[in-house]
Amino acid sequence: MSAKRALITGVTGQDGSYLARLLLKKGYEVHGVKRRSSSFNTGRIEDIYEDPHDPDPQMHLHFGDVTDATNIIRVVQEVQPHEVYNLAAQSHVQVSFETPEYTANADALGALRLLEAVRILKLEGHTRFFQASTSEMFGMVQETPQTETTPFYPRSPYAVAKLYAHWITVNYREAYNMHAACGIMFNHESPVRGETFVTRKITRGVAAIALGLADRLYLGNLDAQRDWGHAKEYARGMWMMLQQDVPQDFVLATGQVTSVRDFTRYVFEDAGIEIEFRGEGEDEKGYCTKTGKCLVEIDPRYFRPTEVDFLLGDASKAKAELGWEAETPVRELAREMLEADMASMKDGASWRTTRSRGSASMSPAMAEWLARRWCAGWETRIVKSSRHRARSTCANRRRFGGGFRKNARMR
Ligand code: NDP
Ligand code: GDR
Repeated sequence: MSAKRALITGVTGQDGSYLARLLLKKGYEVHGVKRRSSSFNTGRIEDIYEDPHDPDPQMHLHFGDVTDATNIIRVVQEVQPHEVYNLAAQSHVQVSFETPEYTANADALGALRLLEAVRILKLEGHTRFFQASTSEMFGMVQETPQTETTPFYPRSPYAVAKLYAHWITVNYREAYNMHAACGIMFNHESPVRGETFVTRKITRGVAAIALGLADRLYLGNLDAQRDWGHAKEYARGMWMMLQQDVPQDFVLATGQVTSVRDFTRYVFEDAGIEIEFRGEGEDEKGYCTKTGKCLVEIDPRYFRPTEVDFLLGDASKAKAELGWEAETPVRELAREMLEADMASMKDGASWRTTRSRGSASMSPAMAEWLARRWCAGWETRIVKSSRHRARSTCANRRRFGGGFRKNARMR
């Protein structure tokens, strides 16, 4: 029997990179949609990329963009996927306030374009569809914890766009009998989380401070509370949803909540630095209890026009019907992320260089580290090629050098 074909939009993102690995491991032929970019944007999937000239490649990349309907129709036509995972999105909540129209185009209409492509090509009976919905749709929460039946109250252009994508997916399921499912996913993180989301910003900032490359971390709302899980487990949940006979929507969450302040404290603690927060509101600061140095400060530019203060999910339905459960506690997740950032910076990945290369950047040490974790038990070919790339990236780093910036200041 020939392999199942999966099409992943957003394959170069955090979740796309975990999902692609999972599906390759399960024997799928994986097709990813990658945006044309003037700078490098495939860092997260570098080690699983296969040259099209290799015999029988299982991983294929297609240039594309979910804002371009003709491109999407052509890619779906070429691939004839058994499963489509729509992960492409402008996924930063704060950025959506600055780019609301683009966010609506990519995040709301992007889902519609894919669903329409499946319908236009008469693939409704062949193609299953997964939509990456978000806990942000609960926004100003109407009940706690949030479940599949909790009413939505979105609080950002991002959340409003995602709400459209969620409901249009439900509508296509009901109207055209499509196998379409939405995962209402609470925050999930990993060592390859985009560098401007708060968890990764903290682990990178603390690593830089611990190594003497930066002296302060600037954050926004320390009171915000989130239900943070590990991205690799959420990728597994996505796949599980599309293996069900009857398509349904599921909440994926850990059922545990942590504030930004506590997450920051945990990460410093793991780096061997105890901090205590003093002061109120915008004047609150985090001080090292040993040296008295101020290490964390509030910068109001990171406040959002409308904030989501608290999110806590109840994934009982996913546990009962999919057998899915979050496994990694937030402290373990934080430690894993810090460890990866420390390894990466210790290896000479410069603070400034990794920053300027954007969220997809990966240092040689991190590539090695991830290759070891991801590829344990996989074909050695992948490990070897990743090591080879890691070495050449390292050589380039040495060649081009790079300094560092004193303040861990980024969105
Ligand atoms: P990332 O921001 O890491 O990845 C987003 C991906 O979408 C990237 O590959 C990006 O490409 C791609 N993309 C952005 N715009 C377009 C476009 N117009 N056309 C094609 N591709 C595009 O997000 P995550 O991996 O964290 O999240 C995956 C999905 O899950 C997103 O839809 C997100 O909204 C949703 N989600 C995420 C949660 C989380 O906590 N991580 C929770 C709930 C939902 P490039 O690399 O070129 O930028
Ligand atoms: P979120 O993630 O908005 O929940 O969206 P993010 O990590 O950006 O923010 C979480 C909370 O932390 C507060 N915060 C800060 N956030 C950022 N980015 N930078 C800061 O300096 C900072 N200081 C405090 C925020 O105000 C917020 O309350 C993520 C994305 O992955 C979405 O795509 C996804 O849908 C949701 O998670 C679930």
